[in-house]
Amino acid sequence: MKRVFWAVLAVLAGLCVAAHAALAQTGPDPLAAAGHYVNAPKPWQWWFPEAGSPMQERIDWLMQYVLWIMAAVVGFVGVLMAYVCVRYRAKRNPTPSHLTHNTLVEVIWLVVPTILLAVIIVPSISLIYYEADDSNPYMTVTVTGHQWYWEYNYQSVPGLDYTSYMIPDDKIDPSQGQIRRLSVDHPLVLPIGEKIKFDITSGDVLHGFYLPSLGVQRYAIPGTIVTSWTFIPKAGTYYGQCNQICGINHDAMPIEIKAVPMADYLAWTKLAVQDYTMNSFVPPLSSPRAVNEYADVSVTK
Ligand SMILES: [Cu+2]
Repeated sequence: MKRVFWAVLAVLAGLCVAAHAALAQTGPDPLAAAGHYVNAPKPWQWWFPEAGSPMQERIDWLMQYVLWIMAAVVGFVGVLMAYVCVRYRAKRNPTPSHLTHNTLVEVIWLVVPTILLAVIIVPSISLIYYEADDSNPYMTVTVTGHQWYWEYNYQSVPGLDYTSYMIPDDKIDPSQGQIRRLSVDHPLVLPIGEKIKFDITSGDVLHGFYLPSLGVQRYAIPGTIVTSWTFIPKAGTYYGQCNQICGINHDAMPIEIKAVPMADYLAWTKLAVQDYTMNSFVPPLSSPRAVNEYADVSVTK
């Protein structure tokens, strides 16, 4: 039995080393090398992504705060259990106590958890209110989930409504800083240093608008609008994904955000209004599936 255990452990360790070596061969990111800030998942990443917004900073803080309280509780109960198992085992303690009540102990085990819940609930509720406060945004973008792409409608820029498709694996160009399964043809472009509201909805099934480094995670629900907001202080590229199982290409609808200074954003809106198609939707060349294939999936079948 012991031998089997060590063999399994050795195999698992070997697999870990091999996988690490394979993942480490992704090479340096050209955009990051050029001084452009890229907030993307890294191979073997353990912790949350680097916080890209004040909301994610607060979520990160609350997570660690609760984690340490939880670790203390688990540690204390674990030690107590071990002590009781050893000290009061049948061999050492042949005649068990018949004690059923102890007022002091009962008061302690009622009061201490109540205090713990209180110190957790205060920052939790305050964070919920902070996240819900989408008042007075600089601009609002309507985000619509579709099978399987995103649509961005800039409410303050008339006519600016475009679709965002994942770049398929065979068209990914790492020399341009594109990341497989994350880069898109038309990213969501947002100005830095401004409060941006999202009106999130769906054109077909449930999707999830999930931006881990910005602390945004909301369902995209057909027929209703769920709101969220962000504030990005630092220019760069941020990534997210649809995280609601929404059909066969659920994995092919990432979110790419280019956060740029205000002047660049304003210049971009002028170009985008001219270049991006509105309503007369033509799937871009980099669509993960051929046009007809989409038609087959949604209409004929
Ligand atoms: Cu989806």
